[in-house]
Amino acid sequence: MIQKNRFSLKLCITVLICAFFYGSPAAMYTQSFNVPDGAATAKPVAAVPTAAQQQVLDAAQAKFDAVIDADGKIEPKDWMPEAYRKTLVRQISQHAHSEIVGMLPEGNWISRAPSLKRKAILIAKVQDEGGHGLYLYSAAETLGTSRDQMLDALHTGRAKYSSIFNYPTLTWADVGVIGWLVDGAAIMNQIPLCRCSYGPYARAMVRVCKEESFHQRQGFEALLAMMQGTPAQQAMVQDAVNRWWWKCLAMFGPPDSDSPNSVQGMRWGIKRISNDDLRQKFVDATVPQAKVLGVTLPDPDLKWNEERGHHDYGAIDWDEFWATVNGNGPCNKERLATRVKAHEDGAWVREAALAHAQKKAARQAAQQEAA
Ligand code: BYC
Repeated sequence: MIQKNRFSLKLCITVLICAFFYGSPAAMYTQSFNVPDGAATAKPVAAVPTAAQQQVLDAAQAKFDAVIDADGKIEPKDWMPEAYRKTLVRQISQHAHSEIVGMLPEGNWISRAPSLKRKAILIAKVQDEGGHGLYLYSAAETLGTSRDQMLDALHTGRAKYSSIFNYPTLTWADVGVIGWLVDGAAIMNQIPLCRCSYGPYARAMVRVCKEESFHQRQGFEALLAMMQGTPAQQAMVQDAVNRWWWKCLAMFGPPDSDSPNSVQGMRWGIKRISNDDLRQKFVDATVPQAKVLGVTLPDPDLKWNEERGHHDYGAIDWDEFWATVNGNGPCNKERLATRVKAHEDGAWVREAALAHAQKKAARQAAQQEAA
């Protein structure tokens, strides 16, 4: 009985919300009737909800707010504000894109890994990143957007992916540094996402973080081996650290004061720790690791601040960060072109999988009919 009532309430909310957002036929007719000239440029007029519709919307919003305030989880079939849905699609799809574009700088080194052991580890790591992309695309699909739509946004340059993957991997030490610093920064950012208010994203992040932890350790271990090697190997590690350090600090996103999405993201329990606080945590965690490794972090202003109980660090070049985010980093064009080509080259696989699924479904239908 309770189940039935819940179902009726959900149905009623869905019908009213559809009527509110997409408009009733009468409202559309009136609108088009009123703007016969320049209709192509006219903005659609939002339907005003009736008092009854507003009441249902208010109740749905109150229920959503109560779940968020109680630190609960929102699931795909729950009502959610459109802005919450849009924010999640933006963040989860960008995260997925980052994982699959992130396969490229390291994938570039698979054929040149210095030993069979390193090659096997790197293949496993790059494959894991592909898997992370797939969990994340699946999580985003639960919000009503298709994988084709997300990939189209990436391939046409409308969607962002992490700035960090637009820099070249010049030497084998870069592969180690990506593991140690890039994956290290990623874990710092992603552990709080395991408590994100959207269930499918939070659950995907639990597995992603476990794998990222292995990635970070393998990077550190590869660098440690090089630091115990020849002076040329040690210099190669230091050079890679010098080139990646600042890019990793920028990876956490703009300063809180310039982060347009942070306040709302935190209110909704999507973001749990701010960009600047995560960056600080990363610096504090990395300084002792650099000491163990025997490398210098390339920042003359980096020092322990007793009063704050944190390390102070120098200024990040935000102009360079934004140029990269906006498509003008050293490798943006190359990365996107490689992704688009991989997608096009894979068309036959998608077609074959679809044809196989259709054949299977037809065979099952025929068997059922015959039975
Ligand atoms: N790069 O208001 P803000 C990995 C954009 S994968 C590019 O602070 P928000 C790995 C931001 O999107 C790591 N864009 O935004 C994979 C926004 O633009 P839009 C990927 C950036 O969302 C393979 C604008 O700047 N991790 O580690 O509150 C191998 C203003 O920013 C960046 C994730 O995606 C950036 N670095 O916070 C190895 C984690 N930073 O969208 C390793 C999930 C900011 O309004 N994402 N922007 O046009 C997040 O946690 C958050 O989205 C961010 C940004 C912290 C990244």
